[in-house]
Amino acid sequence: MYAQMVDTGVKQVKSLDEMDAEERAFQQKIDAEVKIEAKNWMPEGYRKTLIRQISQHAHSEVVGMLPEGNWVTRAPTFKRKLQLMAKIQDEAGHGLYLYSAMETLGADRDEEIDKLHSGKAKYSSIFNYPTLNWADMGAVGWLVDGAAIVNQVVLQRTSYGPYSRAMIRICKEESFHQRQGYEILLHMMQHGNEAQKEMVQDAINRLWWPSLMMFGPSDADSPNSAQSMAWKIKRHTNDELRQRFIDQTVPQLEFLGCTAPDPDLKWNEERGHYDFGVINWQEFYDVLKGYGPCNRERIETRRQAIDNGAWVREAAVAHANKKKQRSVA
Ligand code: FAQ
Repeated sequence: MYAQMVDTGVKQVKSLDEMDAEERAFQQKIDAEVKIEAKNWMPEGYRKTLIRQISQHAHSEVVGMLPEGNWVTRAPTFKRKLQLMAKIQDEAGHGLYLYSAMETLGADRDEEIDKLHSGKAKYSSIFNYPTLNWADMGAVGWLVDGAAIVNQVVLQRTSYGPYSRAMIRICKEESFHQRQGYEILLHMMQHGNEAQKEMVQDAINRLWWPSLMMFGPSDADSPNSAQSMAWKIKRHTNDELRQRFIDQTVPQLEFLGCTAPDPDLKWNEERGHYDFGVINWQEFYDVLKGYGPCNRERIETRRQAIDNGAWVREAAVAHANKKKQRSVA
């Protein structure tokens, strides 16, 4: 299997007996649902896991602006354009909260952003797919923000205080994004012509599977889940959240009058969940390695944005220095 060529070795979780006194006290705090704050002692692995996850999350929000940014100049009406711009600005704000939460762990924002630009840091696979028609703006809001919310609602209860508090605000905004996306699609299905309805189905066909991949590899191939669950950084596994997303999304899909590109998708009365087909994990790992349809374009756009904005940052620093000198004088 391709997936086994990638390092999927599940990391070992220490039992309470194997921990030293500090680690044991920390784990007992976690087990008692006490939030960990920036100044508290924490195992180095906990800090590193959080920096990894929060920085990837922040990068996803920032790179996630690009597929929608492509459509600002082509939104069909003035109101749709305003909505889209507001949504994209929200995503920028989410990135900023998350980078700030990450900094409370001692990580350096510029260094982490450099890792993104040099291809060392990951961001959500979904943003390496193109947005080809206006219905994609609806599908991104409905499916991509929808998947992000399922994941993030549970992160509101993550064990690290600053991350959990950032999630509360972010979730409120993501819920609005999900609804605006669904409303775009519903409008096209209920008031559109045949070509517009086909655009909706086409967008769903292309974004359905990549949205399911957002939850990460299957539990058996997820190296970080066991330890992250023990530390209550993650409160549910990748497969549990993926199933939750499918169960809540299929009725909305049916209400739209559309179908999923999955012949195996059907309600299983016995399990009380939808069954679904096999995810193409080879495609997922290819995208993670940089071979998705838009990986290069996304990173190049981010690099250019940093270069183009250099003069603004320099001017801001010069202004701050001047102000400081004046106040000293
Ligand atoms: N894409 O062991 P696991 C949004 C990596 S926000 C890329 O299961 P973990 C808002 C993973 O990092 C979307 N890489 O890892 C928006 C790990 O790599 P590493 C982002 C992925 O961390 C909407 C390796 O695979 N949300 O969309 C992906 O325990 C619309 C092994 O995986 C978050 O980041 C993937 N899909 O679980 C913006 C939420 N999946 O570092 C604009 C917070 C896995 O070991 C428009 N993150 N990988 O080399 C999480 O909940 C977790 O990090 C998971 C992965 C669940 C994503």
